[in-house]
Amino acid sequence: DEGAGVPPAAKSSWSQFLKTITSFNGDLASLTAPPFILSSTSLTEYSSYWAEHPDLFVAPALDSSPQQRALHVLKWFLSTLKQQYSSRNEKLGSEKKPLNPFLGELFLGHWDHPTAGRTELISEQVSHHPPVTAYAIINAQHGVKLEGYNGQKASFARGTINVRQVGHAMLHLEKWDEHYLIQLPSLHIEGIIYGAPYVELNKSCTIVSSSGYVAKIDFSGKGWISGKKNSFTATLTKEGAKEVLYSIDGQWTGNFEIKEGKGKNVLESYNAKTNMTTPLAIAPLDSQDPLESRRAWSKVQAAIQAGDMDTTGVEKSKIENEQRELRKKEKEEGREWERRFFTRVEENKLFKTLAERVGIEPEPEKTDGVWIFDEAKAAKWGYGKKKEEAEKEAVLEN
Ligand code: CLR
Repeated sequence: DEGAGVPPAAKSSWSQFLKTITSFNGDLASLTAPPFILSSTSLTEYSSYWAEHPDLFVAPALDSSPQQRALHVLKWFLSTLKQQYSSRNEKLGSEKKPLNPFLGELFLGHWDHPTAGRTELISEQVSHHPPVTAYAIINAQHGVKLEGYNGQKASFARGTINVRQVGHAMLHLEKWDEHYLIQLPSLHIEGIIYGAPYVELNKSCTIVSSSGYVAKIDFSGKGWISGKKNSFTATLTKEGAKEVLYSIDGQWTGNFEIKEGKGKNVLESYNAKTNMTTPLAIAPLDSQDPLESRRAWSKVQAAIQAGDMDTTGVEKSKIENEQRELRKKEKEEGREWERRFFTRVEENKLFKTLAERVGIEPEPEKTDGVWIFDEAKAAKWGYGKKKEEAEKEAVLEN
């Protein structure tokens, strides 16, 4: 039954949407979806899904065995998937279309966790056209830092939207000077014709470490091998070796088991449903920077939540016009918007060396360049490395 998940009053707008989507041009931001499918959350907020289990995020740093660390990284990665790809579904009843962030939009916050301590989140929209969000997530106490950026390439085929993520994430463990390159999984959107879209992951993705471990995760959904939605199987191997050190399988929204070798001996069982997340703390609206997401979008968000589409349109246009003016002025003055926390670089050597080992290609033309977290910029705003250290370095450089 087509449109079963659509509110009665929106039936015709949804069937209209289904018609327009067949000629979808690949630009997700330009997709005009009916009001009931609009979310009041901006994409800059999605970076927070990486560390809603701060204890799992820092766990790799606490282990003295490189092999165990690689396993901890894999487990943490798997634990993020439920937040990343299924939380809107659970909270809002279906996947929704997020707000398209403006250039320079920020989403800042931190998690305080009883054992992991403080983990800081910096998320910034580094490109508007195409949309690219960059982020750094830092736990200074345990010397754990995740940085990355991503955009999406989408296409429509046979009733689903296929989304390939471009960009990557890199995890650094300071104490062991270890780097992990995390490939972002491809996804598609199911349930569109019913008006109840949800994300399913597909194909596979890889995590490769500077210490020589490779994790490969294979995703499958309903009607595949296991028959259950949100399924996966993962293995951890030493690079270039066939022997499977650990295997993990189950559902990323449910239960999965970590097993020794190819599988018999279960070492640990993880339940994504019962493992509670730590809430992100963010500043109250009136003390936020004007570029911070919730402050900047507050009027739009209130209008969406009230179902007032006229006001939504008016308030959105205000932001868009303001942005247009800024771009025009920059163009006239021959300069570019200064990103607050990130810098575009020619190439990221670390990324390149890790990527080459597993055949991942950098795609700077799809993300308006290669982005790195700029510690000097961040220190100026009191983030990341301690301020004094940054000042000392500045003195040495001069
Ligand atoms: C953004 C980066 C996060 C992981 C993630 C999860 C869900 C993805 C989202 C990313 C990008 C935007 C996305 C969303 C699911 C649906 C939504 C593809 C990759 C699109 C724009 C919504 C289309 C509208 C339908 C609901 C009709 O780390």
